[in-house]
Amino acid sequence: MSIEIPEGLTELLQSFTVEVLRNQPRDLLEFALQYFTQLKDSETKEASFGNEQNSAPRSGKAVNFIDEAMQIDSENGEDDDDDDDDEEFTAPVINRFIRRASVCAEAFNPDEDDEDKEPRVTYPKTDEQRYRLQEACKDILLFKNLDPEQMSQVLDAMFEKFCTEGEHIIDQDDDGDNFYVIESGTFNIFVKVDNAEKLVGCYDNRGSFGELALMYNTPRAATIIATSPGALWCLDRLTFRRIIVKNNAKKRKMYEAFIETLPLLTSLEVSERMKVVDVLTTRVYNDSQQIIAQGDLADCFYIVESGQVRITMKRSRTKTDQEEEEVDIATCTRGQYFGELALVTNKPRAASAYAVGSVKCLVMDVKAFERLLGPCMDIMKRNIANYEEQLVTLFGSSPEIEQQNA
Ligand code: 1OR
Ligand code: 1OR
Repeated sequence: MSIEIPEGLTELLQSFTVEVLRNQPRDLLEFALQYFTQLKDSETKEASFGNEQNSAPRSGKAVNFIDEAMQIDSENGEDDDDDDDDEEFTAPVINRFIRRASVCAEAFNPDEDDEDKEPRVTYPKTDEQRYRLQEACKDILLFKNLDPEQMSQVLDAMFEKFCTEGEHIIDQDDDGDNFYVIESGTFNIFVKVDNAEKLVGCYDNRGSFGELALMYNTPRAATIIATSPGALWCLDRLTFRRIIVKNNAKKRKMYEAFIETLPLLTSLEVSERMKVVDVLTTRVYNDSQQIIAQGDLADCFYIVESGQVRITMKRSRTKTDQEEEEVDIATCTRGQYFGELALVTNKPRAASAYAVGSVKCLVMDVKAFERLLGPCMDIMKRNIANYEEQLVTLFGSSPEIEQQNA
């Protein structure tokens, strides 16, 4: 009895193997999933152009697909992250780096993108896994603006990855495969400066990374290495783009005009201001609700979109008095920011903040703050110097608070 080898199988597997060897993916299964999904997509597209009778081996086509992306790379010469998201979707990866580390020449166009036709990625999870995943994701700002249906699609699509100490989760200049949410573990962030790896920060058992390459179709901007064993939740590139990037395009439209009016951001280029919008989320507070508590550790920064925010500070009633009273020291209204001090000084919150009436704030997490608001630091530092002057006027000198602000 002879076993018949289906037509095309050898070519299909050969081409897949070539791509694996070329790209050296860490997650073979994930790579295979993306590779074959893409192959199928390109076949479906061709069929819709009436080209399906073209009997070029299927396998060769995926390779062409990647080569096409490379060709566009060299034609374009450099990144253009200023592009509207819509344009980013249509252009296959535009990148000045020749080495492509993953199959990410997705050529889908949001106009053609009928969400119901998109294959949904679902990784089944136990109740225990789902609980852990929800806990890990609950403070991820990029997820905050999603509606419940989008959020549940994101959670379905996430899969767990355990890592070992010393493991490179991301290497700078690679293509982006996944977005990562930290469940546990510590990670160092390195950025190449003059060909040397410079440690620029770390993550400690919380937070997320790997969004930039997926949002802007750029090479990875940093290297992330585990400094302990850890657990990560991963979201594949396609789902990230289909849900998060699309949502961001709406957010850009909504906040463009407001962001342009903010004095703090005038030193940023327009494209940088749009990146600020991409990482912002909104939070709403009721009258008297506490937004910041003095003495807490800080992980985000706020811009008032509407309403009033009261800033207060604790001080002892008398020099010997143990009891403290809370004194109003400032008010922030639309367009003003607060919560920068602790991020700039790396100290606990120097004051508390409360909503007066209902308040809506734009919120940015600390890592995005450090990454994006560097050019605005001068303005913030000037204002911080003012706090110190006013501190003396209001309280006389207060070593405790001065120390915090130093
Ligand atoms: P990615 O997809 O580019 C690397 O892959 C990830 O590292 C990146 O997304 C961010 O999520 C994360 N500059 C660039 N990327 C950073 C930075 C960073 N920090 C974390 N990532 N800087 C450090 C700011 C604390 C600026 C360094 C000059
Ligand atoms: P944060 O991260 O320390 C509390 O969290 C925020 O209140 C702080 O950042 C500032 O954004 C904001 N001194 C200290 N923090 C102030 C002050 C302030 N005003 C607003 N914040 N002073 C008031 C100056 C009018 C001087 C102390 C009396």
